[in-house]
Amino acid sequence: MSDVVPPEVRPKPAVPAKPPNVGAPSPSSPFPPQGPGIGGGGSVSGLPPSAIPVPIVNHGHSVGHNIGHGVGHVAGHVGGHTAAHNGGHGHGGSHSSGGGSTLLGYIGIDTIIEQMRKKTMKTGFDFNIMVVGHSGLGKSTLVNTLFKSQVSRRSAGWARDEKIPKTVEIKAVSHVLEEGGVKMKLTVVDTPGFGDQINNDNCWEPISKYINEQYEKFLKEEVNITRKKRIPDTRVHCCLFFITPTGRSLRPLDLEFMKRLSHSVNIIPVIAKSDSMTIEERQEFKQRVRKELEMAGIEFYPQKEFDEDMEDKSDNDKIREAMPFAVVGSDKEYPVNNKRVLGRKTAWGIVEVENPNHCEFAQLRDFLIRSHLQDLKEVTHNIHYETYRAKRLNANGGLHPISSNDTQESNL
Ligand SMILES: Nc1nc2c(ncn2[C@@H]2O[C@H](COP(=O)(O)OP(=O)(O)O)[C@@H](O)[C@H]2O)c(=O)[nH]1
Ligand SMILES: [Mg+2]
Repeated sequence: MSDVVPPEVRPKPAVPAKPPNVGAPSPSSPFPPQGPGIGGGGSVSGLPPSAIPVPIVNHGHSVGHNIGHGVGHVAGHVGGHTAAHNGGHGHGGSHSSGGGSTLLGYIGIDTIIEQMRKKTMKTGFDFNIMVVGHSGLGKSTLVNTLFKSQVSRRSAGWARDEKIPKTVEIKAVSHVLEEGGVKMKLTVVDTPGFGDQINNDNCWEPISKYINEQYEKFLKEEVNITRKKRIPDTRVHCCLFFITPTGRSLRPLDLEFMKRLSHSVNIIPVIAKSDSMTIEERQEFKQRVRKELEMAGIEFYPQKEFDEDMEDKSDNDKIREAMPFAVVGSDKEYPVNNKRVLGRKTAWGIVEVENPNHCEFAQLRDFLIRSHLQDLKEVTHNIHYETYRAKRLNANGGLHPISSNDTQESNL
């Protein structure tokens, strides 16, 4: 395989996209072959498939529905506004009357997309991923892989070649990525391996505490009288759970962990170090994991109950059937056919991390960023955070000031 990803594969996300939810381009967007990144840059030519031509609204841009739509959601979300709120400035109406449009009855509602896009470009948005699992499964390596891979290859300033030390505390690494004028602050929260102790009772507590602390921070900002216009969002939007590639049953501790956390965060199970399995072993193991999770009643993301319609369901069914993604991580580059690719060099060849024929890292990345980013944020906000918030406010007897120790004690 010569390319990192063959050019004919590149324009489409490796998983079915969900355009309405995404700050990412539609599958048909003309991506530059080397830079899908966080989505957005290449989609400028996807014009709205509107029956009525848009008279004046473009201000020099011609932005497709998909990107505009997705980004618009983000704007509403990040700023704590609803779409209706954003549209409430009245620009839409005034656009329609100007410009000498001959189209009677055009109000300009569709300009809301452009308005939202502009807002998001100004404010940017946060996206936070957490990695969790036993020690030595390649979590810290995968964090580096994400940052070094094509998500951020075009943004400068990432050079970390030193050997990854053992992770001893929960640590967030952030990197601001920009594409097509849209800024995303991608934060990956690295955690120490859990289950390393002789007594592993409650070993999920530090992680659960971290997740709740971020909800608490957000809640505090929300109930503040002098509320910030844009609350910084440190809430964990998804938690990648690393499964040991044993080919055998999941450990009880893993199941227990996922079960507990699946109520407060979007869990995405992944098979770690999948270069250690043959193709058949990998398929069998994936199936086995899915079955065991189902038997244990563990709902991972995308949760069936939150599919909004049939289209959502059929897209997500495909993804659920492809999960858990079998990943390989590396932060080293090697030349393959005159290109430098992220890979693991072995005695029998190079495992190319971003090559979909070698492992499912690219699929996972596309799923997280190009197709489900906005949905992950929405489920976090509308379901997980809302649950926390409701419990928290009930427990507190209403909107009382919240003391800083409460997060640990309330154990939500
Ligand atoms: N074979 C293989 N080894 C890996 C992979 N990812 C990381 N490693 C190696 O596993 C070791 C532990 O990696 P690290 O990222 O520190 O694991 P963590 O404890 O989960 O953070 C290092 O020697 C890595 O080079 C992988 O996908 N496949
Ligand atoms: Mg680590």
